[in-house]
Amino acid sequence: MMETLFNEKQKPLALKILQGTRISATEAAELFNGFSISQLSFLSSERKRQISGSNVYFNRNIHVEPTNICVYQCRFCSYRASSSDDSYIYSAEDIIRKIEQVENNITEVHITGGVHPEWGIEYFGGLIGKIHNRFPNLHIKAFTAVEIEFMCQVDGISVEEGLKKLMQSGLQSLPGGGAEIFDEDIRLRISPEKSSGKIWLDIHKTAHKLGMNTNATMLYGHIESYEQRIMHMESLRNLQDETKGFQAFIPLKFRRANNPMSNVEEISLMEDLKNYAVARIFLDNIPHLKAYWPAIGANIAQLSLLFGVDDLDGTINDSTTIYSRAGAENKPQMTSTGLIQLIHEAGFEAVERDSLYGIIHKYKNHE
Ligand code: V47
Ligand code: SF4
Repeated sequence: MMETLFNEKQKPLALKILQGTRISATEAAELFNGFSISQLSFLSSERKRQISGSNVYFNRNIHVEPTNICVYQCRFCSYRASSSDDSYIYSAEDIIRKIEQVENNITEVHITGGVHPEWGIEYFGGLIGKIHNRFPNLHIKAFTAVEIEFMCQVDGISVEEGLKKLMQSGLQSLPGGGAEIFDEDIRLRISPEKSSGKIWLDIHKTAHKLGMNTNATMLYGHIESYEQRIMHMESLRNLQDETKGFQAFIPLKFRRANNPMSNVEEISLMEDLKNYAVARIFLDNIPHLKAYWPAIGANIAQLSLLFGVDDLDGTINDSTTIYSRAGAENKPQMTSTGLIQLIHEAGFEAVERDSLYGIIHKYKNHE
């Protein structure tokens, strides 16, 4: 395969990847700029196989967004309320009712939303506590680093103290949102008020230190360059070397509908696939690469499995509006049977996992 698929200049890097050796930022740029899509599919699939064999994971969860009121005005955001007319707030009781409707079909509750000006750790600790008491067997993954930072400021406490309080209430892991792009210049242009990438990384580092697992995202395909994506991933790789607390990396493709960045063209499917592949190869220490299918559609998510993705989020009801407003095609709803079929069609074993990647059930391809 090596002989025919790669030219002489490409062979040393291809070999390095096949041997499972870490690649540099310069080599990642070579992959983006000088390797074809079929070459990247081959290399990233091989890396995926070394890490997770023929497994492709999924979990059964519900995404809950308590409010779309937000103190920030990220330019890519189609979700935040632009006026009080289109704002909403779900009370703890509303949220509990939503979860009750699906409680027997899920193992995880994922909670993120707008950054509300008045809700601090006390408020969210109370919310998490009520959910945890009512559904003690469901894993609660909640709040981006951006939300955590703000709620700690509201109550005037440190991030470490805030995280400890949320954990005491029942918080078990953090999702990866709010990372956007760490490059300061691009970050200022797309989400001017959000705090720096360094603060995002520090909050995840603190969570890892306290024993929580977290995810990491990257918002890509807008005005950033390949180099800026690689720098973003390098910051994550460096922190992961130190803490080992990241479970999954989730590249989030910029969607342009109904937001102030609608003039920016969305990138092509081939570019998405390339991005998954380079992420799988470069992030050698983050175990899972997740495709968030409500954002890209089930078809592209299926194709991403041939470019290093080993995890599909999730079986979700239709309560998430972050992407449906931003132009995603799919109504975000899929049964686990649909997901299993999608994974089997792509040639992998479908593995239902819990929130810490423990195996709940493995669906062999013939089941
Ligand atoms: O931080 C907002 C992104 C994120 C747009 O950890 C957009 O398991 C593209 O982080 N186009 C929130 N992206 C969602 C998120 C997430 C999703 C699924 C799983 C996990 C996990 C985390 O959504 C935001 C932002 O980067 N986002 N608007 C948009 N127009
Ligand atoms: Fe607020 Fe999040 Fe939208 Fe930014 S992306 S405006 S923080 S809801």
